[in-house]
Amino acid sequence: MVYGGYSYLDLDYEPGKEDFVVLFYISGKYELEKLAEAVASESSVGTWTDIKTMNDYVFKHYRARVFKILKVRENEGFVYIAYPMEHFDLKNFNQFQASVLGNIFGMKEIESLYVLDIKFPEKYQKLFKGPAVGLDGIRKYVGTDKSGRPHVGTIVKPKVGLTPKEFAEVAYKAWANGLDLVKDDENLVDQDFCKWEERFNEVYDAMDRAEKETGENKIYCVNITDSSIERMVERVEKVVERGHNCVMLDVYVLGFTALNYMLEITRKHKLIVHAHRAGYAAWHRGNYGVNFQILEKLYRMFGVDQLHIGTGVGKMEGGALLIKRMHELAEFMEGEEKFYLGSMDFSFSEHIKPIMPVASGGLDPTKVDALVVIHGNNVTIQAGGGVHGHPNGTESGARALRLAAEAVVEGVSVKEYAEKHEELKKAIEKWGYVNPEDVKKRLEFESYREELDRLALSKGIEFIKNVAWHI
Ligand code: RUB
Repeated sequence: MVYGGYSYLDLDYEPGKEDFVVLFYISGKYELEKLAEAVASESSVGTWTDIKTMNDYVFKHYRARVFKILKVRENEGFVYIAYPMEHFDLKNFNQFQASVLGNIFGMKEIESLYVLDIKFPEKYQKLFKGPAVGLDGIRKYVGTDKSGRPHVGTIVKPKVGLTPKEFAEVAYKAWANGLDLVKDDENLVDQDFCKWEERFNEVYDAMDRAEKETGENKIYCVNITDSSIERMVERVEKVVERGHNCVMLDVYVLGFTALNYMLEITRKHKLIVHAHRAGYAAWHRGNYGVNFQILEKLYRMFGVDQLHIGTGVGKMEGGALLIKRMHELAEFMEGEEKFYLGSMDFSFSEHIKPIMPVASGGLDPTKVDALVVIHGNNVTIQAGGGVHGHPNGTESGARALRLAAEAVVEGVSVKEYAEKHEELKKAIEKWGYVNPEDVKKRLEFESYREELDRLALSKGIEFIKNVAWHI
């Protein structure tokens, strides 16, 4: 097969330690081999026709190689492509993005193109610094390194609209009643009704008070995301001046250049960077796009400290199996291939520390037992509606969420704990109870790997996205 005068198929090729391996799902107007070559060509050295300027050296050293094809139909299936390290400007991730995640999405002959996973070579990972604080650092700061209880937090609601004083009052109630963390929502930064600096100062005073009263260290994820780097840097300086140690960034909307710049600054101050992923789903859902797990690997390599990864039981997309995979990518150094989820094995370079996974979106205390089945105890459980929507208000909602986390470390179910704790009882009356046994059953599907792989191969991405990701 030939595309634009050259063949990019190399089915005997075995990727080396220095290759980037990318797993695509492709469908289109021609046989899959041709489509795969089109993708390999356009994302590396080629174009639609043969060119007089191509030479053997360029083709040999810089081209991408299609080394494995798993057909689902004649014109559709899984394609593995290896890219040589020499192809890339290694200090510059935008160049990688423009190559591997660039023009190919717009090619006429392609009808769907989804990037399921990417393996980043160890040597490449060494060029990144990874998190400054990471999972262990956050636990040490909060003082849960010994108990290992899940962290609990809230997003102040309504998302936007409260004045700085009103906001700080809600935050105070949440911290004083047991929560470790309070955060701004993704869409609150510096609106007229809640100016950033005023809010930060009010909330910081509230945090001081709550810390004194409870004797616990608290975290405020103050959203500093801005289209002006200058403003973001000023905010970091203010956070540092007040002796605070955390900022929040909407990492997807910020893009990698601004994120990288900000992480260089936050790293100097050893700040915890809380990464909200608002917007990622525009890339991750549908027939064209990039799987969130690729962003997750990159955010960890770039160096955020805690990252929203989904819940498996809440309001945002993703079932138990998928979110367990996302959790593994945050907490572990290595993990296995899960083809039925569209994932390859992964392995982080030693210096890329684990990050704190954040489960958030549609949660409340009655889902904590189920969440722990998916995530284990190393997780920050955040509830907005599930705290401020408690029948007795924020204070009781915060107490109920903290009690649920305490129940986990005591090895008692939230349902049982509720018999002795009124706040939990009320929460269950309002929201019911998500039975962890149901989640365990969903995770048991993992033991049917061969069958799941077979289904992924015969039904293609439809099975992965519409079934496996929702189990
Ligand atoms: C939480 C909320 C967050 C989601 C985003 O509010 O809306 O922005 O966490 O989703 P609530 P994700 O607790 O009231 O649902 O964390 O998956 O990116």
